[in-house]
Amino acid sequence: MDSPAEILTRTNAPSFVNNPGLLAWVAGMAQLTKPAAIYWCDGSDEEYHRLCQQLVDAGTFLRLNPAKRANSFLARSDPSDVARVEDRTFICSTEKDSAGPTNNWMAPEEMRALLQHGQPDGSKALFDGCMRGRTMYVVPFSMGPLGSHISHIGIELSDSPYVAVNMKLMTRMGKEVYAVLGTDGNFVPCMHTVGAPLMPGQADVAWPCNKTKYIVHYPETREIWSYGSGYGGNALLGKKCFALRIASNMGRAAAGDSPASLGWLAEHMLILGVTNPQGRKYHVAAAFPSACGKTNFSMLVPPAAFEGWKVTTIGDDIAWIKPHADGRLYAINPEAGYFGVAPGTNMLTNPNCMASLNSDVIFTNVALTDDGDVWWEGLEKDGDALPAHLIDWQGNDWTPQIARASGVDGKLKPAAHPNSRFTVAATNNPALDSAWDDPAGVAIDAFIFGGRRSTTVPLITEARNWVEGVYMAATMGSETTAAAGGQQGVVRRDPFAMLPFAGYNMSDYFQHWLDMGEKLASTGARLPRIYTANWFRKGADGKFVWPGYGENMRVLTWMIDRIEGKSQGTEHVFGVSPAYQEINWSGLDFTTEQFNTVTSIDTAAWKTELQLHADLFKQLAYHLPEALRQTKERIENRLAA
Ligand code: SAT
Ligand code: MN
Repeated sequence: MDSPAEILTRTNAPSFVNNPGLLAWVAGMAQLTKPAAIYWCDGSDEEYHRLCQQLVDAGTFLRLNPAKRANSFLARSDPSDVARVEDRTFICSTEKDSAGPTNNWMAPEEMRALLQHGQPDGSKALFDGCMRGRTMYVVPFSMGPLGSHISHIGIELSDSPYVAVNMKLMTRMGKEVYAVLGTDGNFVPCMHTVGAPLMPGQADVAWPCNKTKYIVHYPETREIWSYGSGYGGNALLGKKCFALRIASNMGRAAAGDSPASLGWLAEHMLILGVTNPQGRKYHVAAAFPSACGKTNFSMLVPPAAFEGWKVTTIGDDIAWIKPHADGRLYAINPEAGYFGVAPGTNMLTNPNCMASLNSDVIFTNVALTDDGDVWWEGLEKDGDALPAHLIDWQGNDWTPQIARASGVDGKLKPAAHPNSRFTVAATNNPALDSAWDDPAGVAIDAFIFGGRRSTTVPLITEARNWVEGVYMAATMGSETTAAAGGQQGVVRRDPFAMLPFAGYNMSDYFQHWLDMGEKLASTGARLPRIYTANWFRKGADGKFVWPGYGENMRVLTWMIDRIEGKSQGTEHVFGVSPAYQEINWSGLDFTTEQFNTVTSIDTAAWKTELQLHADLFKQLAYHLPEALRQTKERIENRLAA
């Protein structure tokens, strides 16, 4: 076997890498995974174009028609590797209770034996030789603006060039990171392999991956090890693994046990700015589960009746939120790009997103048109004919006839995978907020928590106070989507839309939120308001009643009216919701009956809902904050009254 020193020589690290800890780590990982070569990414545009062309030559990428979509590509994944794998995602803390009942857990030494060190019975570790025949890409990235005090650096080692080019769009990636890291700076080591070593002479496939998958986090040593998948959050380790699971640990650890320190929050939230015609600006951070419209909401175009109003995007998926000396909570988007769901995106639902996708995009698992462009379900306008012919996400011919014959439940077989995605740099977004890259972040005026619920949960509710807001967020339910493997459309509790992303015990996470509120309030600070939203209520005909998308502006402006003290609202068992006449209906036909359908509170349904909260609390019993139990009791009493 090569010694680390020999490997290091072979790695030929460029002169811009001058961190001995990093060099030793890369050498050690190369010794373990045994790649054929090591490539140090510099993050340049030239490198991006070169790697994209390499992916075209390898058959992973198909270059789209440049006349239709310049410098854009389509990748088709292996049909078994299409979404995050929550049942294969692990938090390996020393104590099982630190991971809590909502995370998969394995003891660190047991997991390290499996992945890294090999088993006592002599069986080989999964990472041992996992990169044979492949190049290991060294991908340096910053989550948050380069060099900012709130940013954190990660280095991803991956044998997937697809990952390297996606990381270029999704993060601040490149050699500048090494300058910030210096000779003794810290970074989060992110190990990634598709788990498909190539034997000499063995031909590669377009999307290498492994049936066995492990997405592993060691919160105490702040390491990520990902095996077997090349898709999205499983493989682009800056996103869910780092910016949520590891960062949530960092934010809480920063609070420590000192009453004076507040720590910070890493949240599954979009961040938007909304400016009224007088130029007054508010900032909203909103948490929704994956594939529930965060990208659409963050790029919202107000309806014509809202002349002079403007919505701008700071982020579409993740927020790092820190208290500031002025007592307010400031949010930054640690990412630099969007990895958004393609199906359903069109000129009506999200025109800013459509404009973002005109050039320089990587599409994954969408369909291909005969003229070399992309297509997905819901791209067409209502009444448009379906394309006569496509190549579907698996590379097969697709026609409406074929789709009808092979569909299930009378539905057409989709041409694009329901979790097909686009990767695009934030700078492509015409609605990008001027402060999106500001290391100071933006001061948050309101939080929204929302789920996908066809019944029970009203359109919008303002919590009466921070604790009740935390309660509503903690007990939120949502119907599952295609963003993760497993059954779709079933309601599950998804506290704070963080069920798959909280890197430590969910009860302690709730406590961190409660502590943050209490400590801030004790300094006399004005806390952001907390709202719960549900755009997805259905009528008797099974159709969505609320029009959603741009029309959500009507809800947003009601929230601002509340903040400005202009709307009284109507109080009910768990908060304050708008009266019909408090919403600006100009330009929209929405009857009081329809309004009642999306806002009504059915006592029987809420009694059942509270039972589900009780089940969740039973599951989370260890460390569950007493304040939440008491809040539940108060709501129950109000319901019974
Ligand atoms: O695949 S990702 O985790 O990046 C997308 C999502 O589930 O939000
Ligand atoms: Mn997400």
